[in-house]
Amino acid sequence: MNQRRIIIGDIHGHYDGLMALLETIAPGRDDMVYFLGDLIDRGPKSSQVVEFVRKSPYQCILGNHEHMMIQALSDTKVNNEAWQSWYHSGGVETVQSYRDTGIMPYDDLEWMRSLPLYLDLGDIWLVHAGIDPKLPIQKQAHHQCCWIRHKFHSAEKPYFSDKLIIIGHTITFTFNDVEPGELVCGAGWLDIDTSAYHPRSGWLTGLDVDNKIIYQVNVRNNQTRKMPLDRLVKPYKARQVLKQKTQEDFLIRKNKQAKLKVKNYQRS
Ligand SMILES: [Mn+2]
Repeated sequence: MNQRRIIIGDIHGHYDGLMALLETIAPGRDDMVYFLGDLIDRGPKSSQVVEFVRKSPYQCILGNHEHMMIQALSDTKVNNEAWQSWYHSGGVETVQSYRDTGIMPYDDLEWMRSLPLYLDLGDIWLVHAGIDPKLPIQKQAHHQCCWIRHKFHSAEKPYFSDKLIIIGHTITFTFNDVEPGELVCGAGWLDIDTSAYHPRSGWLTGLDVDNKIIYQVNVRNNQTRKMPLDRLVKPYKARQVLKQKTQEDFLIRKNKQAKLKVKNYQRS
């Protein structure tokens, strides 16, 4: 078999699911595996996932959850506001997993700080959330690469003419007409975050980009499946954008009318 490049979406602490997925994919010595970030939070075994990925020969990019953890525990003293927002975004389960394993997180934090925001594989470009369609690559920082959603998804033209951007971060079934487990393809991008942790889904996805094959394991019942990419991918619907835009326009109009009323009232 030729060398395969396997991309794995948001794991969120589902270590057992990850092991089952890798068993199904069975990466050989020549294969490469890439992780899209969000190894941690919400699921039960974040510390184990980080340990595994750190010790593996594979590459990982930074997700917003690793970024939150770094912020929360920066300078070895707890940053209260950042701690609160991380803790309530699934950090509580990560703290518990470090207690369970007895591992101190400081080496892991160092490793997380060293993770790149994106990886360029030539024909494929990996980033956790997406990028700002209006900014050059050098200007893309954490809050774009790790957090962006609508502005990136709704872009009409691909950012790159010669590279497919593969992302996680946004749960695919939160897009219009997408079932749990399905992937979503927009203008120049493909989202593979099928949300292992969410009770509506449970699917953890690995994509063999060279052979266009999807491997999935469901962390709720250990079901595994393998199928061609085109059977499981849905197009990003432009009408979702239109709907939201109309809604925004409506709110802006309403707001203007309200302000006008206030002005008229103040005048009278
Ligand atoms: Mn995520």
